[in-house]
Amino acid sequence: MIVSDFVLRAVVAEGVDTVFMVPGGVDDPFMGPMTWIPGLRTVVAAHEGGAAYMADGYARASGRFGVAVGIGGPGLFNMVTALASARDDHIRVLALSGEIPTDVEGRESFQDASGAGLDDNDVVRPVVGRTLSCERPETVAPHLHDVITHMLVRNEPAHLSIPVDVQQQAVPDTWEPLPPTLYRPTSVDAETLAADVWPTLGANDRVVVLAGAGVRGEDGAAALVAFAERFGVPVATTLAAKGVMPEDHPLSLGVFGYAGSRWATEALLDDEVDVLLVVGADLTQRNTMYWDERLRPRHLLVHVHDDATLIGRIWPSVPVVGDAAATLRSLLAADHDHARALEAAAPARRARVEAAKAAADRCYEPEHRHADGIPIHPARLVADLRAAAPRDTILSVDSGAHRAWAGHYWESYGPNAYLTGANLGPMGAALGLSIGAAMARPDASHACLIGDGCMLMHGMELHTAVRHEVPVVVVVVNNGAYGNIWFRARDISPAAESLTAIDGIDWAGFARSLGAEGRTVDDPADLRPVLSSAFATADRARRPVLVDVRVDKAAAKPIEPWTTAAHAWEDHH
Ligand SMILES: Cc1ncc(C[n+]2csc(CCOP(=O)(O)OP(=O)(O)O)c2C)c(N)n1
Repeated sequence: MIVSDFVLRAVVAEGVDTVFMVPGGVDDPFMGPMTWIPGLRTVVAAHEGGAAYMADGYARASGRFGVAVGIGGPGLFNMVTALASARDDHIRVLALSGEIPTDVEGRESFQDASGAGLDDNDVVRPVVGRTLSCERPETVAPHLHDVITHMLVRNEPAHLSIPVDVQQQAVPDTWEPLPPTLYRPTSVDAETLAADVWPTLGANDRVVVLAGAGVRGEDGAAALVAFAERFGVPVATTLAAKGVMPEDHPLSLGVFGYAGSRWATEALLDDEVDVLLVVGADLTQRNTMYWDERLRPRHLLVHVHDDATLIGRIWPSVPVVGDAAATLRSLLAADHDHARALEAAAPARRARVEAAKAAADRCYEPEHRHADGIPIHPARLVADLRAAAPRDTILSVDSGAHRAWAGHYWESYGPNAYLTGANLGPMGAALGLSIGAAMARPDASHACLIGDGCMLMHGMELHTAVRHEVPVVVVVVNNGAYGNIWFRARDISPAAESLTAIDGIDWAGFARSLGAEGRTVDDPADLRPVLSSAFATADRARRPVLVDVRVDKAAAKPIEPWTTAAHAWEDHH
């Protein structure tokens, strides 16, 4: 078996059925195996950055890992932003790149990105957890094992470079799939739970959970819901974990942090919270409202995370190092006096959540869901999209003002149903995320909410979606501007404002030119019927449908508490 065949069979053996790539000379030996390995599908993207976002979306939606293949040098360099975003969000992406033949390294050769040239490994080192080059076929199996293990154990991207001559050489190896217990430990820090967590949990009434994307997959989500239900504990999530607690569940508070819900903001910043259980979440700037001190509970902050280095960085907390789902299952199964005491207070907690929900809407300005002005209010767009989309829709969201509208007004009802580059916020990620997610979850519906500026970056992947029959509904939140920047530019000068103008694009015409369906909506009354028929058409015709929605760039974003927190931070620093 040749090396390229061996590498691709290894990723298939690890449960991956799709790889994303852009071809090139130093990757030619991958092309044969990409077409003949049973159970492997190859998606050719327009841009390696798009391929890497697809691998990211595939990883998020499948719970496995994503694979992006490109040439060394320019192809791999195009992946850097996507890999950085994956690293910031703890997503498992394996980047594979070819390299020039070893006998021409270091001779000012064309596209030399070996160690003697531009050096791929050095370029990607800060954005992946591990990067290696294979100089000989004998090193391929151990190096592949090394990068895959790093990626799976540490939940971060990894990279392997293989020179084209090495790709064609024979290797005897067969790949032994890694045991899942290696990277998904089932052990729980029972001692810390018993000694440092349960006594306070059992003795206090006001307990709240902040769940993050570390609560992975159906298993993690089921454990979270069951834990919340047994003990009547309300659950907020980070934006990255939106929906891991279904947002229409009576105990769901919605998202806490940037563009978060009223219920989550009020419940978590309440100074009477006794215990805050942070489960599988990062205490980032956006997830904590600028590290708002009011988030710190009166008695106990517990931080459950599988990466011990991320615990205690901002505030002292009881560290529970381990898998979020396993820890939740252990808490759920507890059968002792402390657990019974926590359970006894469940009705009081439930009543408090019910009262808060009855007193005010989840959103700060719920009436905007029904705004009927022209241009369309973005809140109306998101509300109508939610109403038109099937319940199981996986929504990918890009970066810009539309991220705030989606975070606030959309509702997610399951794990991995809301995909976004949460912490790096790179423009142009969402369409790739959607295509990757659609490959991983053909059973679900897929939608992509994307600004017109973001379309300018990676909108060409619509052609990838057409060629690979991806039934995604792409909603362009078209305000003719880099809207998020416009808000600040208008306060600078009219000239600065003009730097943010990108109007005049017919996105529906663009879609049609690529073989997708394209529709334009100006009138809010048309939103529901057009969006409903877009989902039906995408599903029936197995192709993407783009809906260009003309929205009001001046609508104020639903981030009032965030803005207040930002000002408070500035005042105190
Ligand atoms: C790769 C990258 N470049 C620049 C930015 C800075 N940025 C954040 S939002 C934004 C404007 C986005 O415009 P658009 O996609 O039209 O969305 P809108 O804000 O109008 O909803 C820019 C330029 C970024 N986040 N990522």
